[in-house]
Amino acid sequence: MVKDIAPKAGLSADFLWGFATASYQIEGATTEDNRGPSIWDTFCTLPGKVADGTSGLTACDSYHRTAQDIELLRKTGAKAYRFSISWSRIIPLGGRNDPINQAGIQYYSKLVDDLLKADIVPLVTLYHWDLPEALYKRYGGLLNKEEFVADFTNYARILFDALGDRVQHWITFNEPWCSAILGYSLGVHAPGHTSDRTKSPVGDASTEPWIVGHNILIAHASAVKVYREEYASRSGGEIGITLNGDWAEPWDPEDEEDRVACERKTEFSIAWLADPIYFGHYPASMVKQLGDRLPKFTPEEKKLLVGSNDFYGMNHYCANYIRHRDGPADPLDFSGNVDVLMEDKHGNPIGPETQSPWLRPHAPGFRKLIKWLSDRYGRPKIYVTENGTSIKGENDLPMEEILQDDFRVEYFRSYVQAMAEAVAEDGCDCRGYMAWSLMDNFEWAEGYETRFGATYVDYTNGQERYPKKSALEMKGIFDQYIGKV
Ligand code: PNW
Repeated sequence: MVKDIAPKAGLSADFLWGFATASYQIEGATTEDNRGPSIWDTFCTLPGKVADGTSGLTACDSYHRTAQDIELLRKTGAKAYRFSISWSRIIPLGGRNDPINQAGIQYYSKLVDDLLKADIVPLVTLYHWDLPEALYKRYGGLLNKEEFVADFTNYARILFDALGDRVQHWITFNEPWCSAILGYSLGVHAPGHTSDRTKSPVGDASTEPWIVGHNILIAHASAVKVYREEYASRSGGEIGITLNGDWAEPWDPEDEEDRVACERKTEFSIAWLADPIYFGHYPASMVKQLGDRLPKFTPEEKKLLVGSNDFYGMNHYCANYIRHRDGPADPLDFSGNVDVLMEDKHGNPIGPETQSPWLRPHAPGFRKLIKWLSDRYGRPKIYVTENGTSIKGENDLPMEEILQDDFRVEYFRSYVQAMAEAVAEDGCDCRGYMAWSLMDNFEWAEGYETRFGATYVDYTNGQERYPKKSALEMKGIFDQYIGKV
């Protein structure tokens, strides 16, 4: 039906909204019920890698408190919950010939059942960075294409088998950009490879990130093939990958070279991993800058990859000002030979400071990036699989003040509105939105000092959960838009 007046903003009646988490960040119980170690367990033991010297040892203790997590979700009115599975709980040693751990399967199977009983739709991420340590030791983990693809595909098949009758939304990988760049270029995430020998004895940041990104793409496509051939026809579910990416604004909008640099930066961060899935090749700007350091797809790989997303999983947090650099790119560069800045030419900040040095809220960029993706990839179905913010100094406040997280409420309000406008006014196809995160949790290299939760977790007192204002306001925010198209 053609509508006379386009609504200001609106989301479909079956729009899925809720909250997201990840296994290593919330579960704890890292040695219980036969779970094998992951590369993050190991990385956290290295001095200086995690800001407060902590780890996921206890985290939010969700392994023992899933009932509380589900109760929390119910209290917020959430329709969906995105969580990830710890590979080394399912296969402690990780590999396709290693034993399967039934206790691990039972844990996630019960979680899925309990969510469904509570009327909450599960979105399951297979890989959110916690690679079994044994695979890293055995063959170099993500750097070894043949072994990694075979082992990931086997792991995925075990979960499709165990949960595929009840889980309809699968995410293969969370943010391969982070695995590749933070893990193999900057060395600030596990396994900590970098060319900087003051930080790590191993790594070559000029080549390894590109190999890792490539191998993850092939592993994604291989798991999707298995899912489609063996499961989707039976259960009707869908599968895709989640990519992170920020919006880019020109440092000097008058400068054509800065405007071109924005496009190149977005290609290096997002199209790097999305173009192969939609087009079967890397962006020309990357081929030009990286040359032979960028792996090539074989004809079979190309075929496997093209069309391997049923939906686009979008993680989005912020925006930057981008200034072009003159001269040739540094071999260690991963952003397209640009400066990534928080202020424009006149010193105006892109957004207010948060507790995360990389994160400045800028809601208009969310709408623009949704449109950019929609235009480039032919209006894919989009699930926003993460969006959220930390708050500067939040951890230093008394609990009563932490619970009044107006900064986060405003962040969610403005970002959800930006998404609703992208749908109603720009014609984009957003079907879901998962706020990061359901609760404060282990924020990787930032430890527990940086809180991203819509729920406060009291780490000093039995990991008790207290919903912040943002957890309780989310339903009201979505009610304004859902069903109003
Ligand atoms: C995402 N950056 O990570 C992850 O998916 C979550 O696990 C994480 O807790 C959340 O965002 C908040 O950080 C990112 O440096 C980590 O640009 C770092 C960056 C981006 C995303």
